[in-house]
Amino acid sequence: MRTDTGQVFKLEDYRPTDYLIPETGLTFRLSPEATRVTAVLTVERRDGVAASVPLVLDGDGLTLGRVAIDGQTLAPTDFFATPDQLTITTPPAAARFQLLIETELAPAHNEALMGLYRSSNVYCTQCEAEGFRRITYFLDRPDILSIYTVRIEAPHHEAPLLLSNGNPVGSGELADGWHYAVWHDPFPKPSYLFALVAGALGKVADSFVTLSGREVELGIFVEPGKERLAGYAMDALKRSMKWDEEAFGREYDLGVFNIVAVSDFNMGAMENKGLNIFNDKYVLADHETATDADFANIEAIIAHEYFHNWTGNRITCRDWFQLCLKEGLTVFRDHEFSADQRSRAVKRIAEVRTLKAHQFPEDQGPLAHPVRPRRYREINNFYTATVYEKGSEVVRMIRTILGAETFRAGMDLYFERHDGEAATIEDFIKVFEDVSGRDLSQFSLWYHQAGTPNLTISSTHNAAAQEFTLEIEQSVPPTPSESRKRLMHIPLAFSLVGADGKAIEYSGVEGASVEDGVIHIRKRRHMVRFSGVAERPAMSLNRGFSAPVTLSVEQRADDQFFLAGHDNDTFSRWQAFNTLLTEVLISAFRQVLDGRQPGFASRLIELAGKIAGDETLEPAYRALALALPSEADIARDIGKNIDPDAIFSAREALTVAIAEANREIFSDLYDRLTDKDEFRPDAASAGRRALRNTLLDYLSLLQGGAALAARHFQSATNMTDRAAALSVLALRHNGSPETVKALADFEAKYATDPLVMDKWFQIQASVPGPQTIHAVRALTGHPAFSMANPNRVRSLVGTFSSANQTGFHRADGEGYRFFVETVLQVEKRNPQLAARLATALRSWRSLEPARQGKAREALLSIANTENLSADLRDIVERTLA
Ligand code: 0A1
Ligand code: ZN
Repeated sequence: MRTDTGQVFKLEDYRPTDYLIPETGLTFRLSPEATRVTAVLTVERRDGVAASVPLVLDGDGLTLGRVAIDGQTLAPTDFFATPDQLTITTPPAAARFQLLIETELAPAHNEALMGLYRSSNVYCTQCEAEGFRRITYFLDRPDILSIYTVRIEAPHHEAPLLLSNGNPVGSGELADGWHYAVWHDPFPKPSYLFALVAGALGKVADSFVTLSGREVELGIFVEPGKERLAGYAMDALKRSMKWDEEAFGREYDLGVFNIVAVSDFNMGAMENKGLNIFNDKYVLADHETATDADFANIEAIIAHEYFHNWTGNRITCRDWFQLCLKEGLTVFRDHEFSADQRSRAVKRIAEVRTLKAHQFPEDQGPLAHPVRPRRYREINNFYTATVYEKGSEVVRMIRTILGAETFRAGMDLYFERHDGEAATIEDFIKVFEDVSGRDLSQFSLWYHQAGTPNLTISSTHNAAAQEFTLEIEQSVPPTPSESRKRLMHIPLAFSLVGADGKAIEYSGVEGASVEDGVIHIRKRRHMVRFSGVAERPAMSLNRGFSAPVTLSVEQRADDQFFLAGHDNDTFSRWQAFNTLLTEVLISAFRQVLDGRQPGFASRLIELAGKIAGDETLEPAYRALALALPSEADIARDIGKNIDPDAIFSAREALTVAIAEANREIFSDLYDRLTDKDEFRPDAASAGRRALRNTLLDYLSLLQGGAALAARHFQSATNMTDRAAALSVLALRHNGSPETVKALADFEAKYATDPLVMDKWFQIQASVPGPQTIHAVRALTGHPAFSMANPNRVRSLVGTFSSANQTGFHRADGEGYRFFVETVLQVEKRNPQLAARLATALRSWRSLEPARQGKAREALLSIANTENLSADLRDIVERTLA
């Protein structure tokens, strides 16, 4: 485990290396306890660098064997080695030499899942961000591009399959039942994209013919016997390849594209060149075991990793500060792909919900950082919603500002200008400035300045003058180490909506530049005057979520209701309804705190019923609209002094009120939506299931609700419906005989399917209330649970601590004590996973004082532990700062 050294890496300290490694040869002699790695590096001294400059290579916990230069084994005095560094003190005078390094690894004992490790008897690697240095000493940084040739040797019976990046160029038999394979990747790549897989795996094969007529062999490798579960992933891969040709003109560049699914993986998946490695959760699916959400995730992540081939691999990052260069852009690309494959409006609503649920709290708490950070202690902790999701929103804003065509021209220029390079955010912005002739310097603050900007907006209508005025003021709240903020360029899409639901035409506008329905806010205050506006419009603002900002709008409730029912843009309609719900929930929360029974205006309740039954709206949209803001959403909007129990009561009261008033509409619709056809994973079918399952959640709160949910569970013919019913039973009827039986049936049926058991853990970890901690503790001892497997840990511990407000934030602090114990236990094996779990307390300062004190104690007790990993110390200290 890499313990904290206190070292801080700073963007301004970036310097190119003195040496380059144009070619890398690797030979692996695989064995679980003692794998021998022989690296043969072609090292080149840069022009102008003196021969006396030592060559310093990165390592991480390595055991060194031999070191040789140009065939000569070095004497111990010629180099200096620690597990974390190898220094060649006096390199040869020649500008180019060959450095051989032997290291020995024990993949079977690598529980951090970085570098070379074993997952269910399969050898696999994870090198991003700094895992390659756990395999051999190297200049392990993304601006060192090298051409790799990899030879893998292993016993045939243990590892019939030997894979690495690029194309296979040789294979054969060796003595004693061993065999070997050689792979060559012609594209220079950074070490973080290196990958190796060896083991016994089943293969699903297919092929794809590119735009220019080249045939690519496609392979998805899974645990033997699970091949039939890879069909959907393969289909998604082919659709992704086609889409990238059509939408971005990007063709695949190798003869082979392989994907391997492994069961122990710290993240979702990894874009290694020509050999993507996936968390099996994002590959394996059929309707019996996967939900519609799983199918959508598989499609998105397969696409994401594939799209990295151009945005990340062909053009990579100069340093890790530029992570958003590949991640924000690739998320933007996968969002667009999913929008094209499914319903664009529904996809956008889902994206915005995710952004608000994950990125907003990050930006508004102690872990806030710019999309392009300027410093880090542990880069693993910067694979965040800010870098990924806000990074994608920034790219989207560039497209909004430039228009789709100019944006595409900028992307074309980016690929042309930087192919084969390690680039920066400045390079990225420059291509858009060059194609558009615009100055994007103020806009680029989106990359450099942390925090969610807020817009305060009010309006006046002067009927006599036919003038409508918007008064807009921007502010960016202070964030850690950035107390003073600069003014941003915020593209605010808007519409002035008339009584017929359509946009009102205006004859002129002054006070800001307004183009194509977008107000460009650049100053602190703008008075935007629209002339020729006879009727008072309703303001529809931040349409399509054109900018990732919060709004404080003075808007009449009538207007909000009108927009929620009539806005001609589906997304905006959702936004208006969601705003109404949030406002109502916040006032209900206050009523609960005052000891009153919350009351709700009937027109909101009726509107919910109307939306549910509105056949002109897609079912998926209706499901999203009816899903009330989560407890965490409400807490975020309240901002401080959070009492999770009061939020829970307020939200439940509104759910019951909506259900009671709309019982007939809901139950009628619920019946009509019963699917009699064979299961199909497409978006329209999924939307109908989503709506029906949302209705079930409401109806389950009425009389006979537990029995209804139990019937839903028993008659389910797919995992979406079964898991939804189980969740309703557990969350709404915890402890009822129906729930006890359903949980037991589910467990018996899926005991040997870990990915399905994850749902079972997750549902039980989500049960609201102070009792859940006991169930969660008990479940850590369940035979299907393991602290060594990230998916299990996230399902049970991760869900409990980051998605169960009333359970985790139990008033007596018992949830936090469990959190401390578990985080420290996980850290011993897997510091990266522990650090991620620890972010569950990032919003501790918004809790009410008593809970706040207990949360602080918990964080302090982690901080005061000796020998913490760099990963965990970084998170905990920033959270407390
Ligand atoms: N680049 C991957 C994310 C990733 C990052 C780090 C990892 O190490 C454990 C693994 C994956 C992506 O964006 O999909
Ligand atoms: Zn990515």
